[in-house]
Amino acid sequence: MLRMTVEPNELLQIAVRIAGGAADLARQMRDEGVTGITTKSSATDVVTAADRAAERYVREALRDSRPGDAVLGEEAGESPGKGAVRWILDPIDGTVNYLYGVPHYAVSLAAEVDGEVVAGVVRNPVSGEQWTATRGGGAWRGEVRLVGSTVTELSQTLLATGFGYAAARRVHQARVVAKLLPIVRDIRRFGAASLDLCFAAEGRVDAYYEKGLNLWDHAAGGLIAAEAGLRVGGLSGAGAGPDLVVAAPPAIWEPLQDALVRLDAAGGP
Ligand code: LIP
Repeated sequence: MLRMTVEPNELLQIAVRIAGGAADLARQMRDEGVTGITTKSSATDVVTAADRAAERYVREALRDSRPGDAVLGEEAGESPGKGAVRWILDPIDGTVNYLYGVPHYAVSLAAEVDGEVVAGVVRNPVSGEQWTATRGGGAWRGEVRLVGSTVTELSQTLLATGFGYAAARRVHQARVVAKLLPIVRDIRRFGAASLDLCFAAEGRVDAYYEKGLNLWDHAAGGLIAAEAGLRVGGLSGAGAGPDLVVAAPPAIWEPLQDALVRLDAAGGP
């Protein structure tokens, strides 16, 4: 039995307010021009001054609203807390899109209680679209309750995915996609895992999978997809994680799993 120190809805309200402020900051900094560009795991894995500033903004706001909570953020890592609550933050998911001025990136903020994600928000600062969910409370875009795709055939499935920042991994991921293309409707590569999961939650794509994600890429989006009725996990009964994150309607879960296992989608470098 989950020991709840606060209600998921209360955590969600805090997440929505703070993610909204970070989204406005990220957009304003984009309008002023991208600065402070450095790289992380590879020459194409970029981080900007806005990623760092948005993360600082969220951490300070959480410190004011929820002093003592732990925070795991993409840019500054893990800061331990005292209580049962941990916040999981991607300040700008889709940083390459942000860098190139492609209006498809998001602030992703989730609240975890005793290791289980119970609330999450994903906000696109440019479109203003906002997806939210609480565990057991459903998934929403604004006031619209979301239900995922009703597709029943893998061959009719519009499948979103993504590629890592390391060339060797991309070679493996390209092989998997090449084999998937003839057996699905089509592939979409939008560039932000959190938004891919939200698109799947409302049927803008039928399903999604990706290897190499960090928890901050899928914590909030994964809850939103699950609360929209999708199955969310890894392969062969594993949980969603760095090996693979898969989100799909129950009707195609098994055939998609079979294909991803056969093609070793969770394998490679
Ligand atoms: C991105 C993910 C995307 C993946 C990229 C990258 P970032 O996160 O959202 O799905 O394909 O390689 O990991 O780096 O923009 O936070």
